[in-house]
Amino acid sequence: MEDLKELFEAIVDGNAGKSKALTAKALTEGVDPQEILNKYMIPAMDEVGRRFETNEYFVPELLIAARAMKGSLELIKPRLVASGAKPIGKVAIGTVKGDLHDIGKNLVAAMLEGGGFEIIDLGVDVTPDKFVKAVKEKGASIIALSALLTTTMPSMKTTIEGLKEAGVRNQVKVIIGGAPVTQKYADEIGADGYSDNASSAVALARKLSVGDN
Ligand code: B12
Repeated sequence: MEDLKELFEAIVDGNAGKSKALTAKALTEGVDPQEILNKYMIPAMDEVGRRFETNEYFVPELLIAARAMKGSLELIKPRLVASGAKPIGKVAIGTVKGDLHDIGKNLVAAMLEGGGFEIIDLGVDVTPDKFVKAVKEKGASIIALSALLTTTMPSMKTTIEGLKEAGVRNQVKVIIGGAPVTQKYADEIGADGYSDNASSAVALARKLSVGDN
């Protein structure tokens, strides 16, 4: 496990080469990908956030740490994704308008895919009309919204309003998440569910899909 502490440090330091090599090694040695993710990779991003808050890190450091995180995530992702089974439902996922954070969104997408959902990844800075299109044209049954900024949380509300205006709100379940988001906020804006992490997002999506198929 000594190596995995080094993985934490490699991500915090933004050393993408090292974090990727350590992740690959851990996977080869049979360490559980969930453990790598939950015990080392996500805490590393939390540490990066803490340093940003205390002005030890600035945006360039955030970016290089995020790049290291993404490199490791690419290796973990295939292990989270199950194969073969018929999709339980179709999830259109995106980070809402104005927001460029996608690490959490990508994790949730990977876990949902691993949990048996088909994923339509709309990316970042996604306008409400793109979510509407995903429902109308691609038959999404769940809309998953991610926001990491308090200033972009209102885009979640706007997206739900957009779905209502387009007359498709009752065809989909809306789930939301991201560091500043809360259950209270989900209730306020009329979302169908909220979860604070990628694993419970799968349970939530499953629960909401029961009876829909
Ligand atoms: C990396 C990072 C960046 C990177 C993003 C790179 C990328 N490709 O994502 C860059 C450098 C681009 C960036 C930019 C900015 N950032 Co930034 N960033 C972060 C940082 C350090 C980590 C975020 C992260 O990836 N966390 C790890 C992931 C795994 O966690 P997560 O996203 O929360 O996701 C989990 C859950 O929330 C949940 N979840 C997430 N989405 C969803 C969706 C659904 C449907 C569900 C169910 C669950 C769910 O599951 C996930 C997995 O468990 C955070 C600090 C922090 N600790 O959050 C700041 C932070 C979010 N950033 C912040 C700020 C201020 C900014 C900037 C405004 C900085 C600037 N002055 O330019 C810009 C904004 C750019 C924009 N328009 O979006 C602030 C936000 C403050 C606030 N309250 O609004 C934070 C909190 C830092 C801080 N402490 O001040 N940032």
